[in-house]
Amino acid sequence: MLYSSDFGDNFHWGVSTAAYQIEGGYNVDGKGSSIWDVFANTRGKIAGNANGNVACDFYNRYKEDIQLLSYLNIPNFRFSISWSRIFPNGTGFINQNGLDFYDRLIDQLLENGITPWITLYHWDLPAALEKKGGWTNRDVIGWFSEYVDLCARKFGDRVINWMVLNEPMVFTGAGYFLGIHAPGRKGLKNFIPAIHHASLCQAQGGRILKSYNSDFNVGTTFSCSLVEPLTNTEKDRLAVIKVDALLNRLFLEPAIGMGYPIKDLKLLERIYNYFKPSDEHLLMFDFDFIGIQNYTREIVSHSYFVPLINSKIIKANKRNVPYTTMNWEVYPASIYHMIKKYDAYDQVRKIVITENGAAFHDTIIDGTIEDTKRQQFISEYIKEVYNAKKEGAKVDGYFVWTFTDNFEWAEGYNPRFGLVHVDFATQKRTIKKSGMWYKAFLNNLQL
Ligand code: IFM
Repeated sequence: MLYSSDFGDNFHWGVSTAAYQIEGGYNVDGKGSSIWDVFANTRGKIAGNANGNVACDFYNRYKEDIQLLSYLNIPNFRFSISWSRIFPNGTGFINQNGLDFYDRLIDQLLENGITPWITLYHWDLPAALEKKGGWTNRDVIGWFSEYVDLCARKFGDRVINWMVLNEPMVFTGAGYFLGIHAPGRKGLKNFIPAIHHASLCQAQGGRILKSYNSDFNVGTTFSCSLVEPLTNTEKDRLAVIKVDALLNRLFLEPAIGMGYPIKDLKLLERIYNYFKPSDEHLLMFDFDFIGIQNYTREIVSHSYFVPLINSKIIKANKRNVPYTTMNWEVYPASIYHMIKKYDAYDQVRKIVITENGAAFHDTIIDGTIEDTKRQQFISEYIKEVYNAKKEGAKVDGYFVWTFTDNFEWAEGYNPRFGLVHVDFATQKRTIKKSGMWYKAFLNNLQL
């Protein structure tokens, strides 16, 4: 039997969202385009040719959605700011309407007793900056600094909890190496500088926030997965080391003064081409917390056919294991191992699970959604968070991904991760069984 109170009074329970996935209002009130506006409105890029032009229409419906949060007893709400809503050109001119929207949102949350947690960058770079090279251009550090500084000044009187980047490995890897996310660029020549500049911005963003208010609770978030070998051969074990360095260590280790994991991932040697004197130092920042976002584990094997890394991930549907609509294995122990892994770094002060959740096919029957699989998924993962905490791991928060069903990037609207169902034709919200279950759990009823 497990109760939310077993985690202690200071444990942060919440839900997570991101601007492009929920807001809509893509071209209203002076907002500029982001790389996701451009990418998702290019035919053939997104499943079903979907886009986030309207998404959950949160831009217009935030008040009703906050009422829902309040009804569900959710005390913490993580959302991101759309950079191009407040800087339509990425830099320079400030769009007051954009600032006003986030002011209204923050005030509405606070009036309802809900604590805001802001992510500064959840993948929607202003399109105007991408035209100048985006994350591959070192000038991004200056553009990002201007943006972070404005957010700290405008919202820092009411917001304490900040996350600088969301999953830098995903937005650089999928956006600048594989080309399957915005801006759709490919190859090492884009990926390597994007990694280095994102790492520098991660630390710089932290410094700017703290210089504004040393009491801010400043973090950054990483996607992470337990990586295990397909067989117990030396080659597969070597594949694990490389994939783990890429997926789980690439953005943490430079921040805590260990440098990039080049010894285990030789392709990163090229990053020195983009180094300037004192970068080693500029990469470092002492975050108050590390946000970890775990959904699954990866099984890897050696492969001669995959260049650069000689390793391949074996998809869940090829392994006879339970999996979600994303084809991600359901493996609750993964979150336990990830907490223990990050906890083992002395430099990591605190860990918050800033995302965890599952996409399953939902059916509405007589106006209700019995999403038992999602409920079980979340409760099993929470039990593993508890196991790690009980053993002394410094984890002090858990946020479900996500509040309402929303735009799931390249997969469009097919995967539904929400505790609340959205009918995208009518924008009607229906709380799923998992949402009611989370409400009860947060009310301290047993898991
Ligand atoms: O929807 C995403 C989110 O934007 C980042 N983390 C993973 C989620 C599910 O894929």
